[in-house]
Amino acid sequence: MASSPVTVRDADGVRTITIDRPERLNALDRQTLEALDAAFAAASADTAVRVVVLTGAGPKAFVAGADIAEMNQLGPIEAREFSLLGQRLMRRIERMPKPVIAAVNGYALGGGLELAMACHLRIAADSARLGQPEINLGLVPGFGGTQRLLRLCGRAAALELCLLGKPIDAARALQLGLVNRVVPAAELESEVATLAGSLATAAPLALRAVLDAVVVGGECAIEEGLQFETAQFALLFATEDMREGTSAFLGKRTPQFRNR
Ligand code: CO8
Repeated sequence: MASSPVTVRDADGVRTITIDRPERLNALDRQTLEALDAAFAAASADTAVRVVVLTGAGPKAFVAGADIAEMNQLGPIEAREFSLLGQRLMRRIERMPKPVIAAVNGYALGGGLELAMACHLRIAADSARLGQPEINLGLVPGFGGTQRLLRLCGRAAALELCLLGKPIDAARALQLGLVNRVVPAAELESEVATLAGSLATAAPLALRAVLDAVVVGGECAIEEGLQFETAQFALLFATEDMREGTSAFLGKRTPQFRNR
């Protein structure tokens, strides 16, 4: 049986999902998209998992895009299915009830940048290069890239990246707000582990409320978004963790959140 293109590792509430096709620079073929979808569904359902880290195997790439060799063989009906499969995965990640961090360890191109943009936080190695080069293949982004790039970085940056198809370096990506932080490549793993570790001890229901309010609320008109935020805020007063957090502050001690 062929080995899975995705590996999974757990440590202290942090699940690391690694795309493991380094010989193809972790390009996304159908099998990889399906394996990722299953891995994120499992991480969503597992209450022991508090945070997910997504990264690519090998020193060169996070993900160098959709698999061009596979796409080359697709007709329009299969391409539609392929696009929908990718979009479903990206949406699943974006709507995850726990934080998802992309550790961008190298090239994040095409479908790879689309995948990173579906994550909630992006930490990039200083060696990373990011872009939407589909135009060079006579294509456009097909896994939601035009929409997420527009919403994350605005129209000027979205048009620049998608029209020119030229990858940018990590420093420019930081300038555009495309990544949250840039760290030396050798420190990426430890920096992401520290960040994931701090999220893994935060109050899970409050983290979920933030994700719902920002991701879902951000897709609504402001009045609806504000109402949504108020509903999330009020609901947290029914949780033990909110009592624990406020009591710990008043008692000058570290809170112990229990996901209740
Ligand atoms: N797909 C398939 N194979 C790939 C891909 C890819 N995206 N990227 C790299 N590879 C393969 C190479 O073909 C090569 O294979 P081989 O050893 O057999 O020749 C191997 O990985 C190593 O790559 P390179 O030798 O090219 O490595 P370099 O360091 O010279 O270059 C680059 C690295 C610059 C990243 C280069 O590989 C490259 O330009 N890759 C393609 C980048 C790209 O165009 N990505 C966008 C793809 S399109 C896309 O993502 C659309 C998403 C939406 C789809 C919607 C469907 C309907």
